[in-house]
Amino acid sequence: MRRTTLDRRSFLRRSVLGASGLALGGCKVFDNATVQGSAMRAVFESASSLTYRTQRLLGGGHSLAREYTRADILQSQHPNGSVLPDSESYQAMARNGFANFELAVTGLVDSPLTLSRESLLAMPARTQITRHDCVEGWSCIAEWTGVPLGQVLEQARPKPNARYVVFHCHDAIERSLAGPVYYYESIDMIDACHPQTILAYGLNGSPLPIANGAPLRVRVERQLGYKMAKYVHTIELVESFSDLGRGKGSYWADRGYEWYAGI
Ligand SMILES: Nc1nc2c(c(=O)[nH]1)N[C@H]1C(S)=C(S)[C@@H](COP(=O)(O)O)O[C@H]1N2
Ligand SMILES: [Mo]
Repeated sequence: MRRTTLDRRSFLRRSVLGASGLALGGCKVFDNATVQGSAMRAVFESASSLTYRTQRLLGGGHSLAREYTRADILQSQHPNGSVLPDSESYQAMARNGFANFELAVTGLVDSPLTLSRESLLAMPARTQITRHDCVEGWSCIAEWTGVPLGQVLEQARPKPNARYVVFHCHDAIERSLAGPVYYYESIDMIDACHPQTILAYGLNGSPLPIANGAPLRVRVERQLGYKMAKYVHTIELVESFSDLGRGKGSYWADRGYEWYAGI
């Protein structure tokens, strides 16, 4: 069988296809935050962050983050946080050009999925040039290409009680006596179904580099950089964060940062 390493030409072809519009029919069901008494609204109202409530309740549900032009890309994307997962399984996969990569979609879904690299690449893609803002004070404008997360969720058919999308990653961000702590992040269903929320496999017209999260990383364009999990291997739909880390929904939220990092 032919190796599925993404060659430049097929990559660019997909990027062009991806420029077309997309409809996220299966996501409509989640976009009910403004309905009085909705479960989603209850979640938002109990959220601690004012930014979060403001963006959600004052009509910011699907407003788009600013998109730029290629002329605005001044440097390559600055790698930050983990830049090379050290597990043997990840490194073996990397040596093989990520041909064996699989994304699992689990948790509160009617159809749990295992998506091969090929099937992800075959889905309609979106390309967007956006600005990444890290909480540490730097920004980079870059062009990202990937599959809208909403399309993947649509295939998995989330159950009505699925409230959050959790990303589980290959990199151990910390090693304690209890063992490695793998990076984890999460977003709500509205951000998950936002048209600019993609599982990116391309950066600035090339396959996503390892330092930036290969083979698959999240882009959530209306939030800070730490929300954009790199090296994602599993997407899990949950109703609460009680079984995740220390219960706040993300590695950094569990260490004092805001879970909702709106910008
Ligand atoms: N798995 C994983 N995802 C991660 C991180 C990380 O350490 N591990 N760091 C986060 C932070 S703080 C930032 S700013 C961005 C950096 O993405 P980049 O390396 O492509 O610039 O990734 C985010 N996602
Ligand atoms: Mo960051």
